[in-house]
Amino acid sequence: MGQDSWSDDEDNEARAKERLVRVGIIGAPNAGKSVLTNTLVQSKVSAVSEKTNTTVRETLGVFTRGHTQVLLFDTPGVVDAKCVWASLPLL
Ligand SMILES: Nc1nc2c(ncn2[C@@H]2O[C@H](COP(=O)(O)OP(=O)(O)OP(=O)(O)O)[C@@H](O)[C@H]2O)c(=O)[nH]1
Ligand SMILES: [Mg+2]
Repeated sequence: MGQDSWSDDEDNEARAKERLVRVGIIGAPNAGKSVLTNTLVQSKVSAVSEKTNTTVRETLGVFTRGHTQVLLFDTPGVVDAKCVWASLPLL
């Protein structure tokens, strides 16, 4: 029983150190949000282009530093509402 208690304590201690952080990358079109995301994740998770509005949907990248796991959401950024309405299919 003593052994199990030890193990539970260690589990709790390890869990207490764990961190999950969610980060949204927002900014003007073509500001380099996807380049930043790919650089932090160290992998090409998001398309990069010199054309504006390349990212049209939220894209998830994940990386870990020490006990912290970071969920990085690359986004289309700040988009003019008129553009969103114009891109919706007609019902
Ligand atoms: N010189 C330079 N160019 C950069 C830098 N970061 C991004 N770029 C260029 O800027 C352009 C746009 O980069 P993206 O990462 O696609 O920009 P974005 O903000 O995700 O664009 P959208 O998804 O369209 O909103 C690309 O041609 C990149 O190569 C930088 O730090 N320096
Ligand atoms: Mg992008």
